[in-house]
Amino acid sequence: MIRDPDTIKQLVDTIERFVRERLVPAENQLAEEARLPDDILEEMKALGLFGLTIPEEYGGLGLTMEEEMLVAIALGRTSPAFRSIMGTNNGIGSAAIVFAGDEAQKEKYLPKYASGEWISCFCLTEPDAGSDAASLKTTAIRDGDHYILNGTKRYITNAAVANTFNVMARTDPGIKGARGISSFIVERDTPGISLGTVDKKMGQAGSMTCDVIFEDCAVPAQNLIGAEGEGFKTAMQVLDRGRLHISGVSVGVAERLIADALEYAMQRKQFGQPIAEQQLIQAMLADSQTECYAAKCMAMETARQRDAGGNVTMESSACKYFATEMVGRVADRAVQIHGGAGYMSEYAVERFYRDVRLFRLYEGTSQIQQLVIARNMIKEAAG
Ligand code: COS
Repeated sequence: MIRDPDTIKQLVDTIERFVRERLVPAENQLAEEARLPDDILEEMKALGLFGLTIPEEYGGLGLTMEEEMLVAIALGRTSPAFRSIMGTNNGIGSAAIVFAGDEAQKEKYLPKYASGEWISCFCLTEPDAGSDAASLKTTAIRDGDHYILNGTKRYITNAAVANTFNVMARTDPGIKGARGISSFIVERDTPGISLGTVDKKMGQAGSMTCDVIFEDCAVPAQNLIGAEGEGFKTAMQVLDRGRLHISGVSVGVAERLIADALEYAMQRKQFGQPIAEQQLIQAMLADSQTECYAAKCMAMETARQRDAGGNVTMESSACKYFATEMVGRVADRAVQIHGGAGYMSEYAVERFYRDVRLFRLYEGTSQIQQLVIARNMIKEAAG
């Protein structure tokens, strides 16, 4: 929908203030306790952050992709783990229902996700199916008015706190590739689901991942999303959008790191002057600023193309590839500008350096984005 520009500006201003006044001061607490403080979680729900992308008729804010990018950039200016729970909820956790769900599924689940009452997650990855997602082995075999699920999903963000799982499983084990895969909504209290222990990670403490194990888990047939065999395509559409969202977050984190590095460079004195006066420090600041600006322009333009109805599979991968690699370089330079202090956990750059490493891995590694970009180029050239 076309919204009054003032309304979205007010929303972004409110989120920027929330990030500055509530989230940035709580970054250390989040890192130490590895869980979101309850009061902050409630404030996020009250701000509507759990329903950013869910259509308004189902209780969300129904943001366009361009509007969502502005919010993602604003939220990026603090620890990514704050965004993870709600970003997964109204992003990859619920998008399959928005794109391909039937009316009953939308009415039942989307309002609960939008309010934050229910948490969702996206179960594609398996122990033996990471980048090669179409080789997944989890099965969902029809038995009367149920599908019986068996298999293990790995590194699932939000699973530990989820009320529903969007599970990709093979409904036709006779078909090896993508066409045998279907998409399901599985409720947490369905018998036959167990969770692994919460994974120990390099960074993003507070964003929890774990295994999800299905053993003869009987899921009602009405929980199939879309048609049998269409689940992989829907998952790829979900990731097209998710990859663009991560690009926005990467830009936000880069902006924060550049601000921290600039502030440090202006107050830290060596050789009788602030190190910001040194040309080699200026080069690092300038490179970071330029690359961040380029990533922002790419992401905003792709979001506008998507809002206009364009297929942005290639562009979305290009954005994720460039923006996540960019923020890796920016984080490295931010540590370098801080010198020895940048290696100390008292400075935020040390934590961000570890946090951003994940961006190049999840929702498709950089190498998978290269593959998607090149395949699309070849397909287009072949006509
Ligand atoms: N939108 C719609 N449909 C898509 C699509 C997209 N973006 N991408 C692929 N498809 C369709 C294809 O058109 C094809 O359909 P047909 O069989 O009808 O032609 C089908 O899906 C299979 O696609 P493809 O042949 O390209 O599958 P591959 O197994 O060769 O490779 C990649 C797909 C590698 C791109 C995919 O497995 C991938 O993205 N891997 C990374 C997974 C990932 O991001 N994991 C992170 C977990 S979530 S945190």
